[in-house]
Amino acid sequence: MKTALVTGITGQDGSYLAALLLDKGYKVYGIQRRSSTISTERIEPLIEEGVELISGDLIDENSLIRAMEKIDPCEVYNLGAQSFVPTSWDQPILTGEVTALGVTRMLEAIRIVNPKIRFYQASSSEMFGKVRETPQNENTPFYPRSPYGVAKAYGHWITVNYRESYDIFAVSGILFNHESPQRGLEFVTRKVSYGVAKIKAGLQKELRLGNLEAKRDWGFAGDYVRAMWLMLQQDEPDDYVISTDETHTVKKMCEVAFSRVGLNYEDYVVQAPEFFRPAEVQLLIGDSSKARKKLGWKPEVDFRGLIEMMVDADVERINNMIKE
Ligand code: NAP
Ligand code: F7E
Repeated sequence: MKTALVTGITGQDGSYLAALLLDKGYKVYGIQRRSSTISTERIEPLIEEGVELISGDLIDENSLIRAMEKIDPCEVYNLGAQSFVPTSWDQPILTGEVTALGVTRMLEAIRIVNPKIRFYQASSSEMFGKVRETPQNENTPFYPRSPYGVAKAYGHWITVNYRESYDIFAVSGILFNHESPQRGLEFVTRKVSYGVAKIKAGLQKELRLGNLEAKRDWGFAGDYVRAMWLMLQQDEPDDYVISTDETHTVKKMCEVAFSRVGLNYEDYVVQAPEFFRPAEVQLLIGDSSKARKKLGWKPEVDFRGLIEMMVDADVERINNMIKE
């Protein structure tokens, strides 16, 4: 039985990846940071199915070494991060500690405990930022536009460096935005799907958003965790862009979401200055041809299917809340 260790297991991707690994017969461990409130909401059913949690933090090197010594994993997926872009301006140093140096701490733990462990780093299209070319592929230069994007660029390059310095099987997956009904409520797709469900139920009157013209290449998280796993099953470590290769504005996403419940977004969406960013990433669109060719990966859920799935899930959640 293969053993995997996942940081960020309590997050959106962690929940989808843990389910995939269980399905493939892995013994799955996750690192959970200490919190005074329950953070396992997304993975409760998976804990029932055998996922085990180990206490640790990306800021605490010893906890990472201890976790690896204890469970002796063959694959490590580093999904843990301060991942919300606006927070990275409010807490740039914390973001650097967790999202950037956390990667080095993971790689050091691997180097010390067992350099044969295969390592996946959750890199991001935010590294492309003010894009230097369109669409963006593995060779597109980075121009990050937030402390988060800068931290991810560091995480990418330290992964490449440990691969080249120590011959560690370390890969960087450059993933474009991916969403699901498990997405955090602060990210724009989920903010919209949840807002639509509340407005439809009469619990909310308007939806306050920022830049409606920004364009993103949005895919489904369930499809993207398959790509993470595939990257660690290759003969050689390499870096891959994962994307749908389509882009849509936030406005178009609102149109699709509201129309799913028979509403017109223009009647409810209000632009609010507090949701604009100090520096914006205006356009992202990936070129995932390398992953499609070499990994045999392709997304199964399209843009409309994704947004409708999220709206349907939130409508059901709100209706259940009302019934209780
Ligand atoms: P998410 O839902 O925000 O989950 C982040 C996870 O990191 C949570 O489990 C969180 O734990 C954990 N974490 C935060 N600080 C930590 C620390 N100091 N030590 C240990 N764990 C810590 O993010 P996601 O959407 O699943 O994304 C997964 C990864 O992919 C992240 O690295 C993100 O930056 C990257 N990424 C995401 C996307 C996307 O569109 N989703 C695209 C490209 C890259 P708590 O539950 O305790 O908060
Ligand atoms: O914003 C615009 C906002 O916060 C998307 C993270 O997973 O993907 C994510 O980062 C766009 C931006 O995601 C609101 O200005 C408008 O242009 O959903 P988001 P993100 O910043 O693209 C990347 C790949 C990651 O790696 C990150 O971890 O939507 N937008 N109005 C808004 N965004 C938010 N959050 N809220 C609004 O009201």
